[in-house]
Amino acid sequence: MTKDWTRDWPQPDRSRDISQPLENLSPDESMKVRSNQLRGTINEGLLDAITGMVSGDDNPKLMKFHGIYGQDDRDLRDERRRRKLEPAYSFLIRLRLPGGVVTPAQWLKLDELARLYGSSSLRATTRQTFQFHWVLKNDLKATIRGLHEILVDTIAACGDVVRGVMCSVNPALSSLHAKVYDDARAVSDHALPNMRAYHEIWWGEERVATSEPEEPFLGKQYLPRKFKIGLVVPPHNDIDVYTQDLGFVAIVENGELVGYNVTVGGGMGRTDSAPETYPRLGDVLGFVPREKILAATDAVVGLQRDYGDRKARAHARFKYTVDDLGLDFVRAEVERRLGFPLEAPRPFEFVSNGDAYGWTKDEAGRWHYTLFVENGRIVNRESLKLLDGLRAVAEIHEGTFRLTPNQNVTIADVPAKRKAKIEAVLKAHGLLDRNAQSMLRLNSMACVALPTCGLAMAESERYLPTLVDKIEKILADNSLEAEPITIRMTGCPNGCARPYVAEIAMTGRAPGKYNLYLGGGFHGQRLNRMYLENVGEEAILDALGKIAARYARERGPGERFGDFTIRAGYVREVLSGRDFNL
Ligand code: SRM
Ligand code: SF4
Repeated sequence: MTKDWTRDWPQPDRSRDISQPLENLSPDESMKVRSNQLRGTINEGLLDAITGMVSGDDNPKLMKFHGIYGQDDRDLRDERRRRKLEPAYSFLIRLRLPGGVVTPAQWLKLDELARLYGSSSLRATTRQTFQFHWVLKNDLKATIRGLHEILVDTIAACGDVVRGVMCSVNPALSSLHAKVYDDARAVSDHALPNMRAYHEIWWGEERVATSEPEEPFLGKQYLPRKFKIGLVVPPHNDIDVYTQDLGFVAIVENGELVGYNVTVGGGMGRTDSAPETYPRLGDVLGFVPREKILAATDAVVGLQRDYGDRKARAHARFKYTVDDLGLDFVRAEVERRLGFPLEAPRPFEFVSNGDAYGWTKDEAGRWHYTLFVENGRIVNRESLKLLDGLRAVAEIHEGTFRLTPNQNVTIADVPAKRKAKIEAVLKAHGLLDRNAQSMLRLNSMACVALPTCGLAMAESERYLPTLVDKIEKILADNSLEAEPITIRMTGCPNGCARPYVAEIAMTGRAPGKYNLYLGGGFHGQRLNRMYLENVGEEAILDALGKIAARYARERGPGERFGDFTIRAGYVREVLSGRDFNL
């Protein structure tokens, strides 16, 4: 007899759902509803010549759904305040690039747009896309139309929707990568909200008036909060699948991609002053065959749409929905929506969450070169003209570029006969020795933070490189320079560089002050725990110096730094997100 999957399970607790009167919900819920399906008065705000920001109270928030954030240069904030000037406003534009794949022609256009409108900076993010920073209001439309010319948009790169979909970069297994990448694109296209507002405002298309929700699956209130999806190909957990709201772990049997293990409820963001907020690692829910990946996406995203907390935004991420409802209920509800039971998870193994640098050859004989890009910033500096160098590669490259989940760039799909030419260009621009870094630096990541991020409490991208110089010395003094230790820094506890899974992490508290975390799992399988609170560089280096000396002396064969800090008693193992702040 076929089981009726709708019958035995508790009825949904709809106490927080969107059918409630809007006045009971968070202000952002009413904002979405009154936004006229994300149009607001953005067009009018763009025309307002009085300010460099887009005027209209709701507009800066609404523009996030369009992939655009209003910011101001925080290095100039105090001085401009003293001079009674408005802040030095500019905009961040985040591209939608599922799986981080860019053609050489697209690269050349992105380079051109960055030079024209984005202060000659391209910023590779921790989710495999590019951001332009410092774009002025009057250049927004030109930038977005320039992207449109190369068939790139910024829809849903931010906002309460499914964000950029991540996908493993695994050149050594390229045919498999290609299949998983196809699935990542399919998930991204499928989950992309219908958004006429974007077409009208940025591309100048004609308004088609309708009172019906343009986005039938999400309705006019969209999701309660951002929602992140990633697909990973073991054994490299480069996308940190356990930090995704919804993750798909590729299962390969007899050389075939048969389907995915589904993970739910990962997330990093927390607030220091709110112990009820915590990072959480996703749980493996079950297995779905490959052809069910879109149905599984709908089931999980639909569950968050219906059950996610729309009253308290700080509690609105899917990880809290999963903890509140319990995994058994979530599984049952996903199965009910799918109309069939999930299979038991299939075995898989991860070995690292970093990138494989340098040249690798795939099964079809093509070559791929992964280049270290410190903290994702592609600019021309006195010491290194990275923007120029990669432009020169794009001019002769016939394959693709892939942005990695660790802020690096892979020059991919190079035919054997072109390899020497690419290498010569890299050499001519001083890029060939970029990968000759310590293992610590190669495994480091920092979020943007100052001066553009409005939420930063301390430096990150601009500071981690010099801190790594000092930690490298400590490691060298202890003959540990060959140890691949993951180190991540963020300018605030929101966790944009996924710090809470790093072996060493620092999150900003105040200028020059950080929380120091230890004990994350080397392949992203375990959260770390706070070791020191609100300390400066001296205390961080002192602590790491002592721990490194003991690690060098006492570590077991193959024992990772993060594992050692737990075994040696520096921090207690974190068993679940709820345990993180205890
Ligand atoms: Fe993030 C907000 C930058 C990946 C968690 N993030 C921001 C904003 C937009 C600040 C803001 O809201 O005003 C930052 C813009 C800074 C700037 O000037 O560029 C920002 N986040 C970034 C990027 C660019 C960091 C980087 O150095 O690469 C990453 C862009 C990814 C992308 O391409 O889409 C970025 N952010 C992440 C990640 C990592 C990930 O997704 O793999 C996380 C942790 C995972 C998660 O979501 O739980 C992350 N960002 C946040 C949060 C905390 C969310 C929460 O649940 O509490 C915020 C704040 C918020 O949403 O309220 C935030
Ligand atoms: Fe900004 Fe904080 Fe994200 Fe860093 S972690 S980019 S400081 S929001």
